[in-house]
Amino acid sequence: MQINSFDEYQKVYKQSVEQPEEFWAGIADTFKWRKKWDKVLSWNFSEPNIKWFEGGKLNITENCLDRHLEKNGDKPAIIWESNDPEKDSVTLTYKILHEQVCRFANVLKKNHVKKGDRVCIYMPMVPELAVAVLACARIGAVHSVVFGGFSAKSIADRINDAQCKLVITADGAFRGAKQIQLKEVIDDALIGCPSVEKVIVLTHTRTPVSMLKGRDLWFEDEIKLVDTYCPAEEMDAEDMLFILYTSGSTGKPKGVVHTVGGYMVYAGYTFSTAFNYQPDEIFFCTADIGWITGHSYIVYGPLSQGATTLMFEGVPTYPTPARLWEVVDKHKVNILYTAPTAIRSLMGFGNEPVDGADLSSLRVLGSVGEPINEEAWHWFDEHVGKKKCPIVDTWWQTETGGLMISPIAFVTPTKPSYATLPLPGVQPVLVDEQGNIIEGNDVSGNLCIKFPWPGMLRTTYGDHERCKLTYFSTYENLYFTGDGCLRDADGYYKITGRVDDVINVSGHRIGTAEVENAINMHAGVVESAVVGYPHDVKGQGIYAFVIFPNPHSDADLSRKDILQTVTRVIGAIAKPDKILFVSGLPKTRSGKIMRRILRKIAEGDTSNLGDISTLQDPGVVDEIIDKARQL
Ligand code: 7RM
Repeated sequence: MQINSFDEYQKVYKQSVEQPEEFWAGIADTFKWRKKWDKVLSWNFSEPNIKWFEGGKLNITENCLDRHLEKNGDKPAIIWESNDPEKDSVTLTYKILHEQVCRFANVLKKNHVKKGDRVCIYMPMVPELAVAVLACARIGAVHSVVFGGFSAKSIADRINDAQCKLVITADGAFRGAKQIQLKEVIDDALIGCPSVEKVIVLTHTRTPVSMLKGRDLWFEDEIKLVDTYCPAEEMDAEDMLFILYTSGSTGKPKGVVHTVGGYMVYAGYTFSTAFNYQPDEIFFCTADIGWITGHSYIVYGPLSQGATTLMFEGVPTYPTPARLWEVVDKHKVNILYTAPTAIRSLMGFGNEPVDGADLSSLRVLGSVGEPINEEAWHWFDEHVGKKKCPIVDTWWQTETGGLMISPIAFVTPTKPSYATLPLPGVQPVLVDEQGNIIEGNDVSGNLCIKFPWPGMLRTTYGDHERCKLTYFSTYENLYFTGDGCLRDADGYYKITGRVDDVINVSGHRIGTAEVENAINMHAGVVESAVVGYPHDVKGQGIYAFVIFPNPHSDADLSRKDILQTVTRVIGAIAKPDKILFVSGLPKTRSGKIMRRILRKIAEGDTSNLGDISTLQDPGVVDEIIDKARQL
């Protein structure tokens, strides 16, 4: 949808709240359905039970591929830029992408994957990853993409939770100067995954890999044996499209479930509306497809709108801190969607790399994943956007499927560090601790959403109760986001960060309980407590307080052992930035760790720790403060 003025936004917003079903039916009408829905919406937040476009029949890949062929078959769908700047980029037109998806869908069928089966995808950022995702959707298989930074154990847990039948991977991945041995990690994972029957392996880094007879197949061989056309499976709007695991406040990641119809409508609508995408523009989202941002704004959102999406294998600072700008100039990128952590890390290299680039193709900028601080916002605005590109600071979550609170480029105002206003169709509310809705402006509270939207999660895989408890039980009849938020005097929203035990490291969600579980697996560890603390580049860093009675004489070696354990159990992305060995943790008499105190110590602010008289042993606090100063 394209909205053209602030006035029009207000009108459309009002209509979307007063007549939500009409509003969403109008958006859904712009997509291709084999059969239109019987009912736009039925819902309750108490079970929860949410159904959008019930009775509707469709296939999302017909919307992302087939429907563009006639007019835009030769238009680039995906442009791929390698990690290695010397390597040629690759362009897949809609026609070519369609054929590759069909072929790979036939490969999946040939290997007995059927509608409803779960497929795990663990791949580098190469076009075949998008092909694999879409091929699953083509035949109605449910994809579960796992980010390349997760360990074998994390993958095994996810594969077992979803009972995946097949795994798609590659020999390895390049990321900056590093290589990741993907197949080796998968081999380790599959020792404990009896549900997996077949593994399809793409060659990419050409690193030697073990290929198990009867289980492992080469992507390149398989693709030669099949037809170039595969009919799209007819799906119900509420059939499952994918599972994506995300961390919460418990030790175990949840499989967030999205369904075909609502997710498609929401990803497409938010993409075209907020970024103001124009035909023939190049859209560049720097996320990895292993995260929701990549699902919605590299693959499904742009392709459903017939856009050209740029997929970048590398990292913004490799081989030089000018790389991201070189990619923008090389491909004449019009819309650049990235993360505050990337902006802050690039800022750290000074202005020379960015000011030396042209960047005149840029028209719109976007930010996602964590609160963007004012300094980074202004640097992005001045040095990248040259003060003429609106910055859409998009707040949303894995669970929301797409953007929720965000400026609309050229239409609604921007404000540094504010996600600003809800998109039409989104009804945010702030609540106090008791769950009372806070009316009026210049207030803050916990952010909830009071009415369903098509892109919202439907359940958490295999455990509906958990979905209910996590999102729909804290406050009655509201979806609880887990975020704190303020609404300023003008009614603009600013997300202030998580209010639960989730930390956000470089835009990646990590549960403190998950990290604690991993640390506690180390043989020498008795107990640990993990909190987030402000980090200049990552937004938040991970601070671990660890009871480790007999550390190695060189404490640093013991720290490294713990880091190795966390890398094995979760993956390198969850490694603590700081580890402090302590003899005890601040606990209440009932045995609960007072994280509030640890957070303060981690922040370096010990002037006002509040009431510590209820602690079992208040003396432990002085010891921790003392040791923290020396770290
Ligand atoms: C898209 C994504 C979700 C959490 C969310 C917030 C934080 C995301 C913003 C933001 C402030 C933003 N999905 N968050 N976007 N905070 N401003 N624009 O990141 O599931 O991985 O994370 O990220 O805390 O709850 S996610």
